[in-house]
Amino acid sequence: MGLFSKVKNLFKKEEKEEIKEEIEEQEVLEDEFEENDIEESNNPEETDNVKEKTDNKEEKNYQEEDNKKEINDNVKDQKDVIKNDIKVEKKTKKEKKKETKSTLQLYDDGLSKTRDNFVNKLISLNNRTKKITEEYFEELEDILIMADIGVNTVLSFIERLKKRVKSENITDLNYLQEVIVDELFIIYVDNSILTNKIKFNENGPTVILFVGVNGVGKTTTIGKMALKLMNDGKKCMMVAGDTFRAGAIEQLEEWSKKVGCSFVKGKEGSDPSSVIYDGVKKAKEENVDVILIDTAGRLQNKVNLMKELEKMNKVIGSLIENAPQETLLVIDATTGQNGISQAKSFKEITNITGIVLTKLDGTAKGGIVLAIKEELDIPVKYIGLGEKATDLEPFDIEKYIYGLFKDMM
Ligand SMILES: Nc1nc2c(ncn2[C@@H]2O[C@H](COP(=O)(O)OP(=O)(O)OP(=O)(O)O)[C@@H](O)[C@H]2O)c(=O)[nH]1
Ligand SMILES: [Mg+2]
Repeated sequence: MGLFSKVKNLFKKEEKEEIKEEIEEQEVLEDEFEENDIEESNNPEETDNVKEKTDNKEEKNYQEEDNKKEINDNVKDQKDVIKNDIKVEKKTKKEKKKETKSTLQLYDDGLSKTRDNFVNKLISLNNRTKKITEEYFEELEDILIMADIGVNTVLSFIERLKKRVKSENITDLNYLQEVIVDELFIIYVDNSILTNKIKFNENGPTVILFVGVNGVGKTTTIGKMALKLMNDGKKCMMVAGDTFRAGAIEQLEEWSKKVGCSFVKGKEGSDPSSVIYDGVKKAKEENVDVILIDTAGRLQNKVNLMKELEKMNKVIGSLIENAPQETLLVIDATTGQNGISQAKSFKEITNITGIVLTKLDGTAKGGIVLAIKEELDIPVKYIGLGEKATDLEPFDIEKYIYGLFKDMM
């Protein structure tokens, strides 16, 4: 079974289960309602009460009426309370469901721009096409290049697709659509370590160093990731290793307050490696699980940056063996191919263990994930899908495919 069909089945199944669950939940609530109704109307205490009261005050019919009314009112009140309880319960159940659904929703929303651009163009091309011709492949090539999949990647993809169309004698455009998705993601899945996991240190704090050029989202990602790790029960510390840009320290400090994470800083303009030294030392003393280190994002002078990163790595490694466990390169998806060349430069000067692809929500260039794979072969570990603290997700290729191609499924 192809990747497209696999993802389709996976999410169709999930959808079906959800609908089934909702129906079951509705039934349970209705049953609860009925049971409560029956219990209330059969309550012997209340019936006895009514009887006693009416026996004693036979002559005062009006009072009996009043009492009955009062009891009825009480029962009605109780019913209202129960109804309300059920409503609240129903609401929290729904809210909980919303929370669990939110990962998929994030992918769905975050990739909507790419979907509108790339996938809808693809659908429209296929709707217009009667016969698979050379023009069809040319137009497809343009659509893919516009989605920032990368020229080389697109060219080799088109070659493979042509071969497959010929060898399988494909004429059905719906089937071709599936083949396109399959072939595109074979690029990603083939011969690769499909890991989005952070490599944690089992013998002490894990150090994650964040690198990348100006404005890509390093500081924001540290904030988001700290929140995620802390929610997983990890004790985190942020270290303000960007001592270069004015306001950078304060920006990270803001995030530390926002997510409730401990924070270490030095003076603006001071040596980042010395701040990092202090931070890592403190983190060790305080038994911190994960140290997230911000760095300055200038790449104007490659030699300087390389020296600085070397120094940082040396300092970190002297305090914790095999650290940093991760050096995550942050790339802004909206910069498209530019991001790829930045990554190539960084790859030359330091050991990048993973990529965080930010601002996918703000771009139609979601295809960059494929270019990263083909041209850099570094795993995308996280993706940023918005500016909020909760808008960071571990990269999941199946959810990504779903987010992109759901309109075709
Ligand atoms: N829409 C969107 N905006 C993001 C995302 N990640 C970061 N941003 C925004 O991008 C801008 C720059 O983010 P920073 O975290 O300051 O980037 P940086 O790499 O630390 O920048 P420097 O410190 O200047 O090198 C901010 O306005 C963030 O809110 C994302 O996933 N989606
Ligand atoms: Mg920053």
